[in-house]
Amino acid sequence: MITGEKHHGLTAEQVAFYHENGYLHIPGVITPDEAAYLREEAHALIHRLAATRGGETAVHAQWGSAKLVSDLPTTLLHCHNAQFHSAAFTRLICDPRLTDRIADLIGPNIQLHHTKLFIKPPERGAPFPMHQDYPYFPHEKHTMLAAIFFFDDAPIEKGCLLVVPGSHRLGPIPHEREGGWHLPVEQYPLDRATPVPAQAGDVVVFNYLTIHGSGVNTTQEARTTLLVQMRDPTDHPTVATHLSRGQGMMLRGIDPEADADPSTDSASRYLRSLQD
Ligand SMILES: O=C(O)CCC(=O)C(=O)O
Repeated sequence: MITGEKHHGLTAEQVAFYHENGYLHIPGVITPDEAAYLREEAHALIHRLAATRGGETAVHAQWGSAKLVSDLPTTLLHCHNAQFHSAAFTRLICDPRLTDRIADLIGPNIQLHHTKLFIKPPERGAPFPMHQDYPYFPHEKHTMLAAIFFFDDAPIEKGCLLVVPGSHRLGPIPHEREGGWHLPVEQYPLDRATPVPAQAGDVVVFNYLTIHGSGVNTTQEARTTLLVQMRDPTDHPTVATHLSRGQGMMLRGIDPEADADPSTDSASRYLRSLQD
C-alpha cells in the first residue's frame, strides 16, 4: 500500500549516536529472506554483466590504492546504479524501512545521488583505504550520507566496514587522488579504525565526511552489499562532478526546487547556474 505516513523511525539514542559518531549500525532493516533474495539478484546481475561485457574483468572496480593496504592480488566486482538493471533494487532503495529512518537523520525529503553494488569475492575481496566520500562529490550542506545494505554476513574477516568515529566533525580533509581519493595510509591504517561487523539484512549509515574504509575478504564466502548515496534535495553540489543517470530521483518526500522548475533536477539546475 502506498501512503505518505511514516511507519519506521530511529530511536532518539540512534539519532544522537549518528550525530555524535558520524555513522550508525541499524540491525535487521530487511529480513534474512529478503537479504538472501537480493544477494542472488546481485550475483545474477554481476554474472550477466560479465557475460555481456566479455568477462569478469569488465566488472572489476578495485581502487588502484587498494595495493597500498594489501599485498594480496585482490579484486572487487561492481555495478553502478544497479536499479537500472533490476527492479528489485529500485524497490529496495525506495523502501520506507530505509527512507523513513534516513528521514530522521537528514529531513523528510530524500534524493538519490547514486548506488553501487559491490561483491568482494571469497579469499581475495579488495580493501578500501581509509577516506571521506566528500572529495568525490562535495556539497554545500554536508547532508550527503551512504547507507550500505548487507545481503550476507560481514564479520571483520570478510572485510566489514571500518570507521573513525566522530571524524565527520573534522570537516573536509586533504586527500591523495592517485588510485582513488584516499588518506595517507601510514597516517590512517585500516587496523586502527573501528570495525562495524554486520549481518545479512542490516544497514550501516555514514556521513560523507566520516572517515571510512574496509579490509580484505579472506573468508570462503563473498561479501555482497548495495551502497545507496543520498542527500537532502536542497543540498547542492559545489563541483560539477560524479553525475550519473538517475541522480535526483526522489526516494522519499518532495523536491521543493523541482516543483518550481520541473525542467530538470536540483543538482543539474545548480550545476547549470554555475556554468552560466
Ligand atoms: O563497501 C565498502 O567496504 C566500502 C565502500 C566505500 O568506502 C566507498 O564506496 O566509498
